[in-house]
Amino acid sequence: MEKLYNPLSGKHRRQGLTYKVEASEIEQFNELGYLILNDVLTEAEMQTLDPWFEHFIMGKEKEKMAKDFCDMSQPYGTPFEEFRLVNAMLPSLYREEFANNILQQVTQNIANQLYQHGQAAMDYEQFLAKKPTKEKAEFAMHQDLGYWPKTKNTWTATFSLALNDADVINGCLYLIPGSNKEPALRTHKPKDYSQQEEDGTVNRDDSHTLVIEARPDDQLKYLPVKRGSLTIHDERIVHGSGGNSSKDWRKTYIIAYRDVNTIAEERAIGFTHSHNDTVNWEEIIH
Ligand SMILES: O=C(O)CCC(=O)C(=O)O
Repeated sequence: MEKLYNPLSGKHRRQGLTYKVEASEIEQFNELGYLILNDVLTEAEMQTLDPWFEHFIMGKEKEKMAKDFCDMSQPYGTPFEEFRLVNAMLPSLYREEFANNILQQVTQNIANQLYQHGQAAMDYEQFLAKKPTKEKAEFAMHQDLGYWPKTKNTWTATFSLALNDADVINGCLYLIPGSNKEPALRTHKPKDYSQQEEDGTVNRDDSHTLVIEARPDDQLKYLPVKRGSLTIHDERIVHGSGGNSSKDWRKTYIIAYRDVNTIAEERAIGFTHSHNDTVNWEEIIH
């Protein structure tokens, strides 16, 4: 299967809002749980997203956003000057003018091609950034499903657009190809173990981050991508990202698609992917 990954230029594959995904790529996504698509947005399109990235990552909406503007590597309440892994959840919710942007439109088209058994819709989005020279700006290893409530259908395609070139030095995404096929979800624990209650339950009031322990035979694959290209991963693949030891930021815009019925199920229990959601995790977690 690994040979299916084909880092071709994508320039000829965009037509209007359509980006042609090859059958072999759909098969790779289904089997190995991830995909890289190159040159998804043009430079001119990227420049329409850049000012929004700056706006949100510099905390311009932070009063309204509360816990949706946070550091994914440290507890809530950490002052911005000390942030390492800056996370701005649900930007279109806080600024409606950002909704229906070019990445949302093109990734909807790609999600429709990847998901052939139902209707895919955008579930949530986030800007994620690693400040320069922050070696601890790590996104702890996890499976996305470990963070989310139980739903009947778990299908997910999470797109991560590189707003600048991402590589191993500035902390690009890594994953374990094929780990999406493991029979059971791995155990997720709070990153800061002080947040685990005595009975083992997870307290998400102080920080959002969960982590799984690496296994000795885990084979990490790093996914460097150029500005304008993106990675896609599913809800079960084991993944994370390392710290940033470069002098530049690592800048990402993430959009996740799920089945429309799954999204309705989530919303019915008050789960919107906002860190400000008040849901009873004990009742709904996997
Ligand atoms: O891009 C990263 O650094 C990690 C993102 C991630 O874990 C996710 O989108 O699920």
